Amino acid sequence: MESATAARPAPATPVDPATPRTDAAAQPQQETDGFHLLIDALKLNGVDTIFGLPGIPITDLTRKAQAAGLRVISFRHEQNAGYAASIAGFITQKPGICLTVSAPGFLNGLTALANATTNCFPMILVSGSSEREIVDLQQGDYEEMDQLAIAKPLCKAAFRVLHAEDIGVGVARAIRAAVSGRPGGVYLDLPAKLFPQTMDAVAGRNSLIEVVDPAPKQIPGPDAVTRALDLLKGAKRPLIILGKGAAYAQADADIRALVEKTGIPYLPMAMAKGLLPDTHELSAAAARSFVLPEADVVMLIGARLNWLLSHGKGKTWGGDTPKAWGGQKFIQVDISPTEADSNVRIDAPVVGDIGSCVSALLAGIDASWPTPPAEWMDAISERKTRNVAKMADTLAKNPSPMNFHSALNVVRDIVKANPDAYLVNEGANALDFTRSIVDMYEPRKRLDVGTWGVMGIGMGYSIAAAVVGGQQVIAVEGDSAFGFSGMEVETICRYDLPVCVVILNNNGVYRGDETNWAGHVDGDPSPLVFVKNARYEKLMEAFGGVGAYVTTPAELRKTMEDAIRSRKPTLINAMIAEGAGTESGRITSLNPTAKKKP
Ligand code: FYN
Ligand code: ADP
Repeated sequence: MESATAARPAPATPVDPATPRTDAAAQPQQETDGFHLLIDALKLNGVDTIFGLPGIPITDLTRKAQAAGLRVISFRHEQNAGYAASIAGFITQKPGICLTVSAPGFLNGLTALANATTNCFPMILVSGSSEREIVDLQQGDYEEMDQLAIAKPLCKAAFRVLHAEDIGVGVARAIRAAVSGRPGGVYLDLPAKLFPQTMDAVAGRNSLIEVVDPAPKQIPGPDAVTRALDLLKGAKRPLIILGKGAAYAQADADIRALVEKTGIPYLPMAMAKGLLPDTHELSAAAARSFVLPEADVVMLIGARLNWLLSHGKGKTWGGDTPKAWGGQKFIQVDISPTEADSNVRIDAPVVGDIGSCVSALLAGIDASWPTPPAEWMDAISERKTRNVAKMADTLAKNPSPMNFHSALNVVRDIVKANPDAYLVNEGANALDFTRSIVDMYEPRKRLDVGTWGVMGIGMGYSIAAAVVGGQQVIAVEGDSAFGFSGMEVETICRYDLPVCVVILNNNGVYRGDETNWAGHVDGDPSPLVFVKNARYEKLMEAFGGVGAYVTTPAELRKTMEDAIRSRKPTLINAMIAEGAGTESGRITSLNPTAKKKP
């Protein structure tokens, strides 16, 4: 949001009661209302799209917003609208707006708001709500709920507006809270009575605020930068880890320059893939479990030492026991001053926005910078070569029925041929295999389950990527994951979006060959299996999109190429072996298992 105009209320015009009024004041006073003040406040701050679902008390608001030129994308479930808003925030650095009805609609949107906050995606959940006085007396209003209190623990900030003249401040506060510092989710509570409230149009306009510099640069301390560079320069086995914070920061050229000027190998976290092309010679993604324990100095750029990085300790990092530290020295580049030391000691915290931090680091790196020892680089490339060869062997096989590798080998080629397409990805095996098999070439193009490993983001993320990104979207879905948001294929068709959904259908959660542990055949299937060979493609056809049922890589390739050529809403039901995959993909160890089966 780069608008330069400063926030300033217009000065009041003095009135002389004696002289007959000919100026505007003589005109019947123009009025505005809560509906229009909200719409004007959003437009004034560059918001051009709302993701939501009409209903009491916001139906007219959706109509009036569309009439005022905002794009209103209407979903079949608020959770999906919320996910769409959150990923729009990740892609654009502008808060995505999700609009819901009260109580259950608000609660449906809340999951997405909490997920946005957990992932540091800027989003504003705007929900209509009940009147305060009734809620506080718990008098049983329609959809009565104290939404503000419920939202607070799950988001970065929450505000309620009771008076029309405060809508401008409410929207400004919400925007600034969502994108400043560590981005996150914000809740804006708008009681139903607010919308029809009226006020003088001029006073209304003057009450609106165009937020100036909502995400101010945060320049790191020069000592912090020097400390980090000294530590990195002295490393024998340096490693850079790029997280989705680095992708969000849109400092792509500087981040690439930092990696290439230092010659330090880097590991991209899932949503940072493509910041540098995954085929880059310095990528250590294919030697992950070698570089993490072996590195001596690790620079984290927009990546947290959370569960995805085994909290910086334990076997993953060469620790003897799950809690033992591996002895690495950590440099953490992050805008959040409290992130450092959240799991293990950070030896050189660099607090600031990544753009400012990386350019400050680059300023301290010249041609005399010592490239990493050949011994370290050779060891990494040896491990990479081995893993890449192993994967190439598996990808070359052409089993029937298909498995994850033979199907994803096609997706890998399609993404290579369409590097600016968005790849939305969820599931367990469908997620983990796609992450390592499908290389990304552009930043912010891989959109996946993120920090929470949440299922259900598929269609919401796909719709938002198509709407705000304007590019082709390829959604690689596990058949279970797809079920969480599948009904939104109607929304994809209604807006005729270039979304190609590929369901890797193995007939169940994780796999489709589980049996009922009770052993008797009373007909109840295992809780993990679905209807066999379900025809998901018929769902897309039901709404006028293209459906395809494929069983071979060749069929999958043809139907994906047709989908991308036509940019038509398409769902490809790719049948893969029921036994393909493992429970929970690559995080089976997170499942508490009883010592023995019942
Ligand atoms: C990676 N690898 C490769 C490549 N890329 N080999 C060859 N070629 C390429 N391009 C190797 C990599 O070195 C690893 O091998 C292995 O493939 C897996 O790499 P990955 O996936 O990056 O790493 P890993 O060990 O799985 O990382 C752990 C993790 C990850 C937890 C960060 O699994 C993850 O992000 N999981 C998300 C899980 C989730 O949220 N699921 C949704 C909920 S499931 P080695 O180095 O030999 O080990 C609900 O039930
Ligand atoms: P990943 O899951 O890819 O490892 P995380 O979501 O764990 O990444 O970490 C993202 C980190 O990036 C968060 O700690 C967040 O504070 C930080 N971050 C997000 N945006 C910026 C930015 N513009 N500048 C600096 N840090 C940022």
